[in-house]
Amino acid sequence: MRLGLCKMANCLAAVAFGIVSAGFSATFAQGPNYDESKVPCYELPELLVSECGIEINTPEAWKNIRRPEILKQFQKTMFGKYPEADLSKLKFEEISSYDKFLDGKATVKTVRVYFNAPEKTPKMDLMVVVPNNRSGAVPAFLMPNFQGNHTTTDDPNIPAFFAEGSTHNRGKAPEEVRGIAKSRWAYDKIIAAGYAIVTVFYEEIDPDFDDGFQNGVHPLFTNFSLQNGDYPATISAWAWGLSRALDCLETIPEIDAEKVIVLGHSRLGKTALWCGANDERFAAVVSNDSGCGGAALSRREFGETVKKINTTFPHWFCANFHEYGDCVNALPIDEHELIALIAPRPVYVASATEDLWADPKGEFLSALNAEPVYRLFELEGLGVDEQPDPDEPVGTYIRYHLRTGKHDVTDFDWEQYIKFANFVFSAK
Ligand code: GTR
Repeated sequence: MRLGLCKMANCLAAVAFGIVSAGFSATFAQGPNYDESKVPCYELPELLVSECGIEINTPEAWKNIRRPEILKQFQKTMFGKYPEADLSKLKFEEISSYDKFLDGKATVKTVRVYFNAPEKTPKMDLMVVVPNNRSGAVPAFLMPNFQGNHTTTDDPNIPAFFAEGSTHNRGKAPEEVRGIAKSRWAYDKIIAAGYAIVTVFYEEIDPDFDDGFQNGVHPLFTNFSLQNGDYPATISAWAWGLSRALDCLETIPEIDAEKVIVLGHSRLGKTALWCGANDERFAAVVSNDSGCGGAALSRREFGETVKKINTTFPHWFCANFHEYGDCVNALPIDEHELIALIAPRPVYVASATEDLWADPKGEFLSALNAEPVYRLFELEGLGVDEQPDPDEPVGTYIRYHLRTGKHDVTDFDWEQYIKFANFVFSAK
């Protein structure tokens, strides 16, 4: 068990005052803590000891004993059950194709996924961008977007269907917001590297506000009941939707569906991790600035806390997680275990220097503390023990970088993810 990296003085003081307990986090209830010396003492839950005390020291024991235990704990405690629904109701329909994207370097197909056919809703439109210069099926990134597919590019040929439904752009006409998020979508670089990229407006899967889980895909879940504190909450719903996107990609001949990397930024980084943890068809996972409830260790309470996130976004996690706002040390899991659930598949955790709300160091420490599981598989992790300097990416099967700048997805980030993809698909 790795002791938390809190300052020893804090630790001793806390012990002396008897506050290393479930109630410790209340000390920081006033405002976010951005002072490393005030990070509370913590001990991370054991990664490689089973609930009945068995030492986990082989890949088989991880896969058969410990991994299922941890996955179940995340379902019970944090994200809620992974959704179940009648998948025979899924239907896919190509509704447009445009082969002159990026000056003719790529084709964009819009493929509509009906979740409950023959009903027309709920549904989502996948924007599938495929390089025209390819000799067969290509690997792909799957990255959901925040504001509508047409906000990822200025090209007027990309259909603008859903801007009006966006939490971020409510009330704005679709054409007003075309291209506003384009800096996050390095289409040229991705296509030039030979990858496809698929995106979907996340609120088509489930709208991002608390409505008691009435809308989006929630009504389709056969294992949903508000009576249980472990109902599939909204991040679980988004993650499930990305798995349905992969179901659809499996039917698209231009895409090699065994080579899809799920990638997400911020709340969608939390979603990508949870999706990859549950759906082992994804070849690798990238968490970009996912922060609290994503890659950052909950026990550090640096920046956004469990209490704060559950107050601001009560629909993201299940009710059981809300119980831990004042006692994060009592959580049976922490986020290094979410990273470990991806093993042995490669995982990338990225942070940004000015994104203190997401606790860059806590994101690094999660990646570091997931390494014992990769070691079981004889796979190299980060290759460092300390958080690297800005803009110095590290790692092999577990990768990390701290980009200079804000909470965002930039060309620098994409350059690293493309190198990561090159590694993922050449290492196989
Ligand atoms: C913030 C939230 C973060 C992060 C971010 C985002 O307001 O506190 O956890 O998810 O939103 O998704 O942009």
